[in-house]
Amino acid sequence: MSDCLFCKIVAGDIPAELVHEDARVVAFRDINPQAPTHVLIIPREHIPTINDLDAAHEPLVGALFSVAKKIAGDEGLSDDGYRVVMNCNEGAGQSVFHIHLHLLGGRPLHWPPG
Ligand code: DGP
Repeated sequence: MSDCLFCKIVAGDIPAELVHEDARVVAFRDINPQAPTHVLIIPREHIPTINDLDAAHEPLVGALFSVAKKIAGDEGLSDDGYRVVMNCNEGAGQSVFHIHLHLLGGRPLHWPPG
């Protein structure tokens, strides 16, 4: 999608601090971090929201979580804990309409998130 911010990051048209990339998934540090580690894990494929997922995307969604687990380990978060969250639509705080997992850690994370 030519007007999608995260598609532009995937394409290399907008710079980002990448922490992972493979054939399906790209991960980079959030520009406005909410925790010492705040990484966004996204599919290369443009999918606007969770509502646009179908059964064919199940392996891709699994890959997003596998990358989240790997990065959490790389960042030293596995034992102390971390949070993985995906917002869906504006009411839940989604502001970029290309699905992304937030990986947050490195400080105490409270619940409910608000
Ligand atoms: P959400 O609100 O769930 O749609 O999260 C979008 C996140 O994207 C938000 O935490 C800030 C981040 N973000 C927005 N623009 C950029 C950007 O240009 N670069 C990077 N690295 N992150 C961005």
